[in-house]
Amino acid sequence: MRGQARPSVSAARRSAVSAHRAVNVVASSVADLNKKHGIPGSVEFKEGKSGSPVVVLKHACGASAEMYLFGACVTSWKQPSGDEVLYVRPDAVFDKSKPISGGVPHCFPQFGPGAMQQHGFARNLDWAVSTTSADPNPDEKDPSVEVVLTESDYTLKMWPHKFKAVYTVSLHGEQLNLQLRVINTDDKPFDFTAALHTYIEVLEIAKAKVTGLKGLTYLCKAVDPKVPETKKEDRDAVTFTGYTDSVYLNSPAHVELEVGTGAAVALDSTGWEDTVVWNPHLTMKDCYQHFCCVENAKFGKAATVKPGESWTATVTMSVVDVSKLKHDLECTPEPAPM
Ligand code: TA6
Repeated sequence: MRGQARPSVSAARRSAVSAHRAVNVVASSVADLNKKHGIPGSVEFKEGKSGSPVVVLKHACGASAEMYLFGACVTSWKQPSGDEVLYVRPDAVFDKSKPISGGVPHCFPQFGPGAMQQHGFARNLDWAVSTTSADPNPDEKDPSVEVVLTESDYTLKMWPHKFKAVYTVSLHGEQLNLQLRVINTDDKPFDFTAALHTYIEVLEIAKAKVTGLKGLTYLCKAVDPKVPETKKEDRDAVTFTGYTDSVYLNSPAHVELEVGTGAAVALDSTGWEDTVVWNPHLTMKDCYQHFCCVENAKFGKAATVKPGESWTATVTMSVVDVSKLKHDLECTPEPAPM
């Protein structure tokens, strides 16, 4: 506490009491959430890090996912083997002082850079649970949660529009399904850009490859994000040898990230249109080796939504060759050349 006065004992006691109260408030809200929306064994609420509420989805096949209500940020998606697919950065904080750095943060209503805070406000706010389910099909019991975000004084100051964003997260077996619907509840049209800033764990970034982007035009933001260079992708697979920040325009519905173990994560999307590939390289020395962001985005052409209408985009994430997902296994050596 260099340079700061030590708090008095009574002040310390008061802050201990208020900290205790804060924990109790969270505990009862988790209890309330379980009472109102919990489905034992399928959809459960718990206190996450820093006491922040988390919803846990569990599929009968053994797959699971976790989402913080703060930012509606999915921070974990595990295969039945227990292997984690997503990545949360070691500098991530969960006390709501800043967005959660990792998993699947939202970028809405601005992908950025732009007039508003980078990536918009949706990742900085608590989303409300509207509904849960675990039985859309009696044979599947896919656990699902729907959360919503609507305008507030805070959002209206930054973006003067009334809206309802509805985010549905579900597990279909081992697959993770994410759907975002943005409804215009205002009386004038609005435009927005958006993305799901998905962090995926890789064995080692030098071994990671993104396929499906060959031939596309992309905006390379590596030198100056505000003045991106327009380039054409001529590689069969995008690999990582330095800072990478590229927005691929009009990308195909199916893109894959090979994670370096022999397994790949496939992203099959509708409505998103663009794909962002980001690795911070040496600007994040502690962690850049272990993740790659492959982000479904709507950026090249902003979405325009008229009053009473909505925009919807989905992504299904699945692991290809899950037996090779394990990140703690050594890579299978390449066969020696004949
Ligand atoms: O999605 C890529 C990107 O927009 C990069 O330009 C980089 O600034 C990064 O996101 C920042 O993400 P963060 O979550 O750290 O704000």
